Amino acid sequence: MQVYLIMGSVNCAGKDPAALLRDAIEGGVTCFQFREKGAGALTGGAKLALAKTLQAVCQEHAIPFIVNDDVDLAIAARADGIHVGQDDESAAAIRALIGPSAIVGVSAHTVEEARQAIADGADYLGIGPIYPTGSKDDAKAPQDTRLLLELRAAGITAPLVGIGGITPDNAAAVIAAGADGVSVISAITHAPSAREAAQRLRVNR
Ligand code: TZP
Ligand code: MG
Repeated sequence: MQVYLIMGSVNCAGKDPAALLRDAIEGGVTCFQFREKGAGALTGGAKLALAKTLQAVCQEHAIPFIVNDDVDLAIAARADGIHVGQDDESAAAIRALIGPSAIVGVSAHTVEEARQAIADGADYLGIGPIYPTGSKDDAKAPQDTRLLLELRAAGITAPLVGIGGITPDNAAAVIAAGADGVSVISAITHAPSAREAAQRLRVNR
């Protein structure tokens, strides 16, 4: 999860999600999360169909396909993993549903939340928002790289992925603060070229 793209149809602004994802993977994206959320998001069969289409692109390129929040979809699609927030079920409960080999990611905003998620069996943690983001309506206040630094200072060695307002220009600071990878929505989905944006994130991180 060095360059971790998060995306749903809502983020694609009229572009074809599968083409955008293919382009981004060819540029260097190493992990993908299907996050079908927000105004106009697909539901039901249309959501499952898009999930399967994007999963096939991930499989062609041998990168993990992770589903945001929706455990039923993750199971139905046989996703490689699931990413949940603090308002969702615990990593342990999710793993009991999805199986022992699935990747389980958890968003954490404090050292305590991070420790709990790791104790519950999370494989990696999403840490953010690092910088201001326009991609999540209910995003918490940005913390800059403070929590990443705190987590590493506290001796936490779990894989950490920064999120929120990350671009090719600030990705290196996120890695320098202790993140293993950077996750982005708009830096890739809103870029004139998804491939070039992914390439720049890969090089600059
Ligand atoms: N969680 C915290 S910030 C965020 C999510 C899903 C949105 C990140 O999007 P962007 O466009 O990379 O700031
Ligand atoms: Mg959630």
